[in-house]
Formats: sequence, structure tokens, C-alpha cells
Amino acid sequence: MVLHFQPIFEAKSGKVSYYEALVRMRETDGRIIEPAEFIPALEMSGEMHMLDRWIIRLASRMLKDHPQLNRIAVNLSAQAFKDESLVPTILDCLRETDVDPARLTFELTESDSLFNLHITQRVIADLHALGCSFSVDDFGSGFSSFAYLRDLPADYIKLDGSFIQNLHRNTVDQTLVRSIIQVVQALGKKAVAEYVENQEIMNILQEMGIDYVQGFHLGYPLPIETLFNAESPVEAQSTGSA
Ligand code: G
Ligand code: MN
Repeated sequence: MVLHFQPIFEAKSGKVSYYEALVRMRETDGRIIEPAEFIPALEMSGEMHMLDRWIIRLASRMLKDHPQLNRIAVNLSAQAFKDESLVPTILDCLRETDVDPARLTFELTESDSLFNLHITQRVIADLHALGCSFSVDDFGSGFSSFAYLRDLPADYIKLDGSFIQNLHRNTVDQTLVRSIIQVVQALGKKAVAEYVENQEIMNILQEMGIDYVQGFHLGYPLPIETLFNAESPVEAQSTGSA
């Protein structure tokens, strides 16, 4: 297992704000396998929390060894949130590495967040008490209502990529995304867009006042060895206009 890091940019300044840690499996022949191919098996066998723990430990070590990583968003599974040892594990990793908790954000998908809202609310409160932040992933893909969004003390809401991918040619998506951004910001949270795949999408999102952007147009997920060599400034991000 390896972690790849994909940059997430602050839309206004065009600067990298943080990185999402994405887990990959590396075959002995060097072939990279995407999580969709191995996570379902881990979930079915009830071993997903082992991976969650491994990722938290490795992410903390990476933060310690690579100050340039600034902050990392780590994806957690629904199982992790039901696991009583999650918060102690995080605390343990942070203590061991002496990393500032503010450098860790935890992401949970919308559907997993809402599966048991009370547990999620409690874990978010615990994470906040440690000094970490929390992000809802794939927002809009499930069945959540605005009431859930209001009651979830998340710091970041990441809009599902399916709303973003065709933003430049779908006016319905434009209307939805604009209103989600408004609601998210009215609730005092930050709006993040994933799957920004071209400059047209980027321009539309900037005009809508998005807070953070992520996607293949801006930066691919890369192993730490190549991450900082490959990064180049992204066109028109800093201008804030089309
Ligand atoms: O659905 P979810 O948010 O979990 O998707 C994360 C995956 O999406 C990662 O494995 C990453 O490689 C991939 N990804 C990241 N940026 C883009 C993008 O711009 N377009 C597409 N199609 N996939 C992306
Ligand atoms: Mn994610």
C-alpha cells in the first residue's frame, strides 16, 4: 500500500492549501491499483479499520517528515467512525510524531456521515477537541437534506465530482452548484470542488466564489517522491476572473 497526494488549491490565491492522501496498492510489477478494486473486499471482511489506522499513522509520519505537505486530508471509512479506538489512535499518532493536529483533516463521505448522525457528530466534536478538522466528501450524491448539512459540524463540504465534471456544459449543474456553494458558505463552512478537469470549469467555479478546488486539471495524485518536483503554478488561478 502506498499513499499518493493530490493538491487542493485555495481558489482565490491559487496556492496549494492542502493535499488529499489517496491510498493505492502497488503490485510487485509496479502496477498501481485503484482503491475501488481492493476496498470493497476489505470492507466485506471487516478489515477496513486496519487500513484506516495504517493511513493515519503514515499520514502523521509524512507530515512530520515533509513540512511542505502543510496539511493532509485523510479519507476514513464508516467503520472507522464506529470504532471506539479511532480518536485515541489519532491522538497517539500525533503525540508520537509531534505533529500539529491542525495539519490533519478527516474526510468521510456524505452517506457514511449521515448513516449515524449522532455518532458522526460526536466523533467530529472529538476531532475538533484534538485540533483536527473535518470534511464531508462527495456531498450531493446521497439523500441528505439541508437540515443534515446544518446539523453536521463539518469545516469543509466537498461537492460530489459528478456535479463538477460537466459544469461547463450543463446549466442545471451550474444552478445546483451555485446554490450549494451559497448554502455551504451561509452555514459558515468552506466549499470544495473535486474533479476540476479543465480551465472552463475552473473559471465558472471561481466566478461562483468556490473556496477550494481539486482535480486533474490542477494536479494529479502523486507519490511523495515526485510531488514537489512536478508541481507547477496553475494558469489564471490567481486572477480570480475568467
Ligand atoms: O469519489 P472520490 O472523491 O472518492 O474520488 C477520489 C478519486 O478520484 C481518487 O482516486 C482520484 O484519483 C480521483 N480523481 C481526482 N481528481 C480527479 C479528476 O479531476 N477527475 C476524475 N475523474 N477523477 C479524479
Ligand atoms: Mn475524499
